[in-house]
Amino acid sequence: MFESLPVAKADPILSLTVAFRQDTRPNKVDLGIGVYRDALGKTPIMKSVSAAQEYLFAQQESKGYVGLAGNESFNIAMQTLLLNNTNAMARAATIQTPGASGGLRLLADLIKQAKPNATVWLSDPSYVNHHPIMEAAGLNVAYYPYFDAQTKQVKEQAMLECLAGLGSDDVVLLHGCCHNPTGADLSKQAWQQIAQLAPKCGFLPFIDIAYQGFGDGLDEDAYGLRLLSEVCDEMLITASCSKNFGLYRERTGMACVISPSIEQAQNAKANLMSLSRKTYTMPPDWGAACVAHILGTERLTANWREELDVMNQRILSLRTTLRDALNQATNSNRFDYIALHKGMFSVTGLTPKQIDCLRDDHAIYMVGDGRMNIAGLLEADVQQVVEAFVAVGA
Ligand code: PLP
Ligand code: TYF
Repeated sequence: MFESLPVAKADPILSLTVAFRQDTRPNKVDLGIGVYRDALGKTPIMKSVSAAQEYLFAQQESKGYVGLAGNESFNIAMQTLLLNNTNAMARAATIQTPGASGGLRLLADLIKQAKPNATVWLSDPSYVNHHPIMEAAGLNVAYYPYFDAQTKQVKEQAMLECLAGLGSDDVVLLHGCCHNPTGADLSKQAWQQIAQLAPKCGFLPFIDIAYQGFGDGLDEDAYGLRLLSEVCDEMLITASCSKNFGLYRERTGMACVISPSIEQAQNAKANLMSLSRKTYTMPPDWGAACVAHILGTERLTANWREELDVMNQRILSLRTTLRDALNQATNSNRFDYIALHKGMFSVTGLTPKQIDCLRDDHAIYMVGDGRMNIAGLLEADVQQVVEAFVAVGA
């Protein structure tokens, strides 16, 4: 039966992780997959998460099923973290999902059900899984201009001109903050313009926010989505707890629908529950239970915010150290962009050939599109990375 299957396409990032693990060179440096590492090179369990786990170990009395929507305390807490006190809270409904990946797929399925001919517009470039997930849901996919390879910033004018030509059959997928892969985020002015265009043109904003708290702060990073939620009748959001709670493998995320009325939002949620039932039935509990406990306990919320802050400071400091070292080594200012980008990643503009050379000759692993995970860098590796960049002519 299966002999006719095509050869499966490997995930370019996950396969890089496998290759890195197999590399026996002692000086190897992993700047590939988007995980945060501390000064010791570990991806730690956050202390607030450990405290929540201990609480759950002591308190949880059953492993009985939770339900199709997952943990409702988690759903409300996450919705509040995203929307805070915006009026959209009163017309929003949320379901727990297996990571933002699960949220992306469920929301894509929901779009397909409601509007089978819809086109989802992605930033050029976007997260590696956006296109495959939208396509697997049967949706048309198109790209809006986004990254300017010269300036390493967002081509806001070209992007806005493209969005101005869209209409009610279009869905615009926007990264809430800390753009993956480029690190280049929209300015507040650009968000304000999108907030004018969306209701006027009728396209549906679909926000993917996987790094809330890794840019300018938890509230600042939600600026764009909160602004849009105030002016748009309808909007979709998926959020991830992989990075900001360090819960990667626990598959913790959510999908939220904002509608003109709470009744419509609840109906959209019921449809999401029916879609999840047909796909995996229920999301895994543990990560969401931890997040619900942290966000429901003032002291733990404060601890978690402090830990997030420490992670952020570390990434910011690595960004300035790397910028200064590269600028100095090349006697230029062409690496200034590294400190201007937000979140874990920067797209460097290195060619596939240079990326191959970094891996083969210098044991430095980066994604083929030139993306560097700065959150994976160790201070001790900065010099090696700088020398290798110079050697490949970066
Ligand atoms: N969306 C973006 C933009 C991402 O970078 C990621 C990365 O992991 C995801 C979604 C998926 O996150 P999760 O681990 O929650 O499925
Ligand atoms: O972009 C990244 O590195 C993260 C992790 O199939 C990731 O978003 C990478 C590939 C993938 C799933 C998650």
